[in-house]
Amino acid sequence: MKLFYSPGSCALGVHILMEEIGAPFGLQRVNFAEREQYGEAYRAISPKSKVPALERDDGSVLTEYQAISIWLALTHPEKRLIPTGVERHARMMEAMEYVVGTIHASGFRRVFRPAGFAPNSADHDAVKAEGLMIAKDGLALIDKVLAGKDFIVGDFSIADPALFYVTFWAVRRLNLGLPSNVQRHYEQMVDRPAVRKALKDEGL
Ligand SMILES: N[C@@H](CCC(=O)N[C@@H](CS)C(=O)NCC(=O)O)C(=O)O
Repeated sequence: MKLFYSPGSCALGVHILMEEIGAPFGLQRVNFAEREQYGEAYRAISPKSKVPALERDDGSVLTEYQAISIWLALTHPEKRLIPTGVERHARMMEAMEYVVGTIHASGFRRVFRPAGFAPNSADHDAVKAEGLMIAKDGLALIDKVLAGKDFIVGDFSIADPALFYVTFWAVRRLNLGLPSNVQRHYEQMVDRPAVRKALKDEGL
C-alpha cells in the first residue's frame, strides 16, 4: 500500500491508522507548495486533488478519511478499530462525521483556505473568524462526548485519529487552547507509539 500525504494535513489521521495496524506501506509526499496536487500526475491518482489517497496492493485508490479508515478497520479486524455493538458503532460514526464534515471541512478549512469560501480578499478575515468559531464550538461539543472516557467511544477507534488531526492543527498551527477532555485526548494520542512514529516520519 502507498499513502499519498502532505505533512501535517488531514492525511495524518490515515497515517496514524496505518502505523496502528502495522501493515507494510510506503509514504509518498504530495508537494502542496508546488501545487503538485493539481498536476496531471497526481490527478491520475486522485482526480479530487486532495490527500489522503491510499493506493492499495491491487493498484486501486481509495480517498476520504472515513472510507479509508473503515476499509482499513474492516480488513484488519484483529486490531478492533471499530467498536462492537450497534450503539457504540453509531456513536463512533456520529463523532467521526462531525469531526471530518464540520470541524475540519466547515471550520478549519475556512481558517486555512478562506479564498475557497470568498473570492474577495477583503472578506477573508471574516471567513477565518467564522471558521474558528465553528472549530471551537465543535471541539466544545466533542469535549462533552469525551467526558469520563479516554477515547471517543471508550476504546481507541478510527474516530480518534480524526479528532487528533484537527486538534493537532489547533495546537500546533494555531496555538489554541483545547477544552480539558479534548486536551487529555490530545495528550494520550501524542503518547501512542503509532502517533509518535507518524509525526516523526512526517517531520513534525
Ligand atoms: N474529505 C476529505 C478531505 C480531504 C482534504 O481536504 N485534504 C486537504 C488536506 S487536509 C487537501 O488535500 N487539500 C489540498 C487542496 O485543497 O489543494 C477527507 O476526509 O479525506
